[in-house]
Amino acid sequence: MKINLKTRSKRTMAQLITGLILTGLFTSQADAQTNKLPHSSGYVPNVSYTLKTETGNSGMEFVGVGGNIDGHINPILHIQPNSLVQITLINGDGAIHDITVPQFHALSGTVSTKGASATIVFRANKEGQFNYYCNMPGHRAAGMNGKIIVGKEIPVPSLTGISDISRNPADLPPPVGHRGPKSVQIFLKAEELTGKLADKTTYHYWTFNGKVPGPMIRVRVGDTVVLHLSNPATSHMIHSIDLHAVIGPGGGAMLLQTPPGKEKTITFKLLHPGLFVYHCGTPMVAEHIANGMFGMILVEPAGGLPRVNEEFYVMQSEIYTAGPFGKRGNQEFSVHKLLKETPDYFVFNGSVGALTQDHPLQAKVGDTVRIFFGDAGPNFASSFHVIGEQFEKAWPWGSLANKPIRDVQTILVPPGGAFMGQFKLREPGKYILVDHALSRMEQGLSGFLLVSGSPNPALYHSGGEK
Ligand SMILES: [Cu+2]
Repeated sequence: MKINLKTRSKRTMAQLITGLILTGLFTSQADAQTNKLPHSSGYVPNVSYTLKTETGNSGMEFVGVGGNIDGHINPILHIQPNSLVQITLINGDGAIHDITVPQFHALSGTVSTKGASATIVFRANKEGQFNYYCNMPGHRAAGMNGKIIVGKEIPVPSLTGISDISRNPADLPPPVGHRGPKSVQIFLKAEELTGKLADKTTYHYWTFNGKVPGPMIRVRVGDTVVLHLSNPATSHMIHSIDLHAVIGPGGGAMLLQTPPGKEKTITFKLLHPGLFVYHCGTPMVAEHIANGMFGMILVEPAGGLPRVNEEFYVMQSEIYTAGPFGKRGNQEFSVHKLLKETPDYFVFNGSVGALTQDHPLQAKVGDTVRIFFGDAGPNFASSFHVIGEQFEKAWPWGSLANKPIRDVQTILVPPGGAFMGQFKLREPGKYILVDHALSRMEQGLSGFLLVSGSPNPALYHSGGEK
């Protein structure tokens, strides 16, 4: 019996399936023996996928169409063992392509004009991980390569339920004020977790306390700090801390190498005021920093810092991913790119959009705002600049024992260095935080300072003099 799919709508699905069972065309998953398929249209795939070809800046790729693979580049196809699988290939770019899964002897015809399609069907009669790819010379290397997993489920990364690892720049401790030196207990926890790197992109971060940067530690000169570092048993790595404010070998890292499931404590006294970077000091240190393990410790001078209306905590870093900037899905770390110093991402507070979409800085006209800025690197200096402002007072290198320098446009901050600067807001609007090496803006590096209040036309207006 031949079943004409065009007439399917006139039958109920139950009738159709009954018919298939009766004619023996329908092979249950349990008794599938062979990879042979009926050549008529009388098959019912257990699972079907559609992939569209795409040629872009980052090469060539398959993009999922519909269902839970919609929009994913080279989506992983999860298939139950013995399923009858149909994959439809749609030509989306007008170049010549095909699709093959050689382990299942599946090879489509070629599609060479935009909108043309071809289909492969195969029975996934062995478990494991296999590849689908385009067979045209060079296309697989250019990126047309994806994975099929038959059997054991491997979760597909999805942004729902994925942590926002970026720290709100307004999240920092209050000023120390006028108190004398004392003993302060600080608790930090190493946390390895998958977080949002950019829209539709995730990354496996290593953090202090689940956010990037880690908590700002705010103390005063002469304080004694008792620092506890815990590393959960679920971690995969040893972690530690090197604080640039500490005097002693490794800045604390010699004594704080903490394996998974352990906690270690050190005590140190702070002799010098300043704004200092801290970071994980476990080999490969550059990798631990790039993955998010850094923060700052502010050692206020005696008497404390002068009061301002708003304070913000911002840190710049680079992220080295296997895939290029903007590639969707989970991005893995690339040690090759780290060693070549070719990051694909530059970010403020850990992720693309952290300080634009997620947590922009907010203040109002009349406020004096202070920015604590640190460059975690691991490799690139920052030419930190706020478009449309000048730092009326600036403390280069975070050196707070000195008088500030005045009216600075752009401040150079080395990796492992910091800067404190402030200005009074006099005109409402959107001010953009950048590294004035502006190519990095295209790789994720920008933040907004949103200023509310009344315009000040005597200071700034459209048109000629009034
Ligand atoms: Cu670490």
